[in-house]
Amino acid sequence: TPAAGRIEFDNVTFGFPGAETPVINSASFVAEPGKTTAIIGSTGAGKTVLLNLMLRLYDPQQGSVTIDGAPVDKLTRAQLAESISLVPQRPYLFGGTIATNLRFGRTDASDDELWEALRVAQGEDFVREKELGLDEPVSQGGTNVSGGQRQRLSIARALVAKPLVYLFDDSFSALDVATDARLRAALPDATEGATTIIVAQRVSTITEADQILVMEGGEIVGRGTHDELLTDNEVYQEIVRS
Ligand code: TTP
Ligand code: MG
Repeated sequence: TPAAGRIEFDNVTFGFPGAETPVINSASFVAEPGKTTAIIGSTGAGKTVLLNLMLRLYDPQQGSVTIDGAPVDKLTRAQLAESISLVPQRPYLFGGTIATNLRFGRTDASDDELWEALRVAQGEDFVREKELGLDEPVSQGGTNVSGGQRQRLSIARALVAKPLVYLFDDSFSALDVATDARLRAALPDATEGATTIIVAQRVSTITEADQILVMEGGEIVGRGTHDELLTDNEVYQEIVRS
């Protein structure tokens, strides 16, 4: 079982069966424990596919994805699920209560831990306003909570699981700028020591990332800090301007 959560992509190429061009082309990068790696790029650039490759939703045709040096295809589904928490681009809640949804990744979490995760995910207030609090029913698909609330519950769920690796797929763009800022201010303490990978649309979400990967057409076309990319990466400059 992985112990640190260091993710490495080495020359990874992946295409869907029957497609002419790969959706990920020769991608190499390392996401280090204790650091935040951000991924930005236009729609269809391959950001979600990149995250899905870490979870082995599919396997690359070329290259390797490793966690702490072990190829992810040598890990069991359970080991992967224990090590990596994904907040998907379209979060899914199942029928139950807020508490059962939050405990999905770790059933023995205490109520205090759920509240703490909700505090960080900026979901504490709306859950406190529910008549039954943590025991408020959630309908299948979460149709009785708003999109923004679903997003925050999904983030809280990942925090409750305390994984080695957090994958946030566009988890902050649906939040207003102020909530996004509060959440990101609280996140470093809550995810301390973990490998954090944030796919973002807004540059303001990722300016403080240790490393930013710029993706375009399945390729990593730039990497560096915000300041470095502002100076030398045209694609990034274009994203900042838009
Ligand atoms: P994505 O990885 O989904 O692109 P993205 O996450 O960067 O885009 P967005 O910002 O809109 O979330 O897709 C990359 C390419 O792969 C794109 O051409 C669509 C294709 N694709 C499929 O064909 N099937 C799939 O299941 C997925 C996820 C993507
Ligand atoms: Mg996506």
